[in-house]
Amino acid sequence: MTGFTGVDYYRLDENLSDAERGVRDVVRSFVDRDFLPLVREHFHAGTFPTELIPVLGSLGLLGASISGPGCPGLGHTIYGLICRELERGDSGLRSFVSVQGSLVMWPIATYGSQEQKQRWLPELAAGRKIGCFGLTEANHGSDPGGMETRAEPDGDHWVLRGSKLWITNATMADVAVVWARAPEGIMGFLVEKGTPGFSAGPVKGKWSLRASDTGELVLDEVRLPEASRLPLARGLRAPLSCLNEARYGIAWGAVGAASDCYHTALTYSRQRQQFGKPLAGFQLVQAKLVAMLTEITKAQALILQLGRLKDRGINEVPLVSLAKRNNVAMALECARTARDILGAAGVTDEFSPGRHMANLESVLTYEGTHDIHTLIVGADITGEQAFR
Ligand code: TGC
Ligand code: FAD
Repeated sequence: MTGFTGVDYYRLDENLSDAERGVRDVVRSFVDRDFLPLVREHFHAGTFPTELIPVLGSLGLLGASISGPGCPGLGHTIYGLICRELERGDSGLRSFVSVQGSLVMWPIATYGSQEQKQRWLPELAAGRKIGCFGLTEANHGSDPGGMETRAEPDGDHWVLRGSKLWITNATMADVAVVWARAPEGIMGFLVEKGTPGFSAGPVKGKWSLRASDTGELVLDEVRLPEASRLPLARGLRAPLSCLNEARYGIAWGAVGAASDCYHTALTYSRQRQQFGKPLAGFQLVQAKLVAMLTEITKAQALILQLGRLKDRGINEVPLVSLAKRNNVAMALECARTARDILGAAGVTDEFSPGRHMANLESVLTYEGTHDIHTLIVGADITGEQAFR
């Protein structure tokens, strides 16, 4: 459905600076002009449009909020707006940018050596190299602290053994940020494509996030020099801190997917006639549209305030969890409602809500499931941990 000009009922974008509005418009045009014409083909093929990666880099959309060699160093609200506009196109497109920026560039910028930053950050920011983040394992999703992948010291080297599953960008990546348990605790390593014993393969049969590369990483006696270890990363806190960045971007992104669903349902309901008048003229349809718009508007206000707090250096884990939890569930509900308003047409790929709906099932699960974020906020407000 073309003609998207934004969903902003409460004029919240008036709170944006000229620079922020400028970035919003650039990304919106990129999605309309370069991405949307490709998405159906890639969703069917189960592939990511790799030809767009250098374009994402040239537009400054990779690691937008990160400061470091070759990095854009823009604000957190700008990064959020980028995620929002990209996910209007597809959650897979925002996923690529989340992983490259928040889960690969951010840990290198935060926990890496000067050599690692100089070597990787400019290449990743430009989209000349691709990264992935390996935390989840087949037996450890919500509880990454139980990971079985091991890093054993061997002189001035490390030997990694284990595997990671459900890894975005896995088969495309030039470098993987891999988390493993060493005798001193959990550590992070940069594992390059082509390292002996290291391989990646695709997860097959996905019906969600099809325009995204999801795979497995296998580490079979992978020998790495000490220079491959992220020197400042120690303990489970290190990988979990990366997730805060990505979860923040997802909370923005979900608003983009919901806005596309609302726009599509509103446009369709004004055109489609039943019983001699447009669907939009029936009270029940109006109630559905108003419910969508209300929830989108509340989510927009929430995420804008979170962005402003983050720009002021306030970065509290439960606040990010509340936003990820609320906004993704809201977007999934909007996608289902939009699909319903489209009737049978909603189950075809001619319209986007069905694709968003399938994607958002993954988004509800990754980066901490809806339940895990309930428990993070629950622990914060009650002082009682209910994870175990
Ligand atoms: P727990 O004992 O609570 O914590 C261990 C240490 O970590 C600290 N911590 C955090 N630090 C920074 N940021 C956070 N978000 C943190 N959460 C916890 C904590 O203070 C503690 O520090 P210290 O110094 O005292 O040791 O750990 P736990 O084992 O009880 O687990 C808690 C739980 C369940 C909240 C956590 O493990 C969790 O968040 N689970 C969800 C896992 C998850 O989100 N995985 C995501 C994988 S990556 C992904 O999905 C990418 S999809 C990307 C895409 O395609 O867009
Ligand atoms: P489980 O942890 O087995 O959870 C299953 C169910 O049990 C959920 O409903 C959950 O909420 C519930 N549950 C679990 N624990 C509790 C509890 N204590 N109390 C109450 N309920 C509980 N991981 C990466 O490391 N890197 C990536 O790039 C990445 N990309 C992904 C891409 C896709 C498309 C998908 C689907 C996943 C990706 N993941 C990635 C993995 C993702 O982070 C995990 O799937 C997620 O953390 C949940 O883990 P799980 O699937 O093992 O579910």
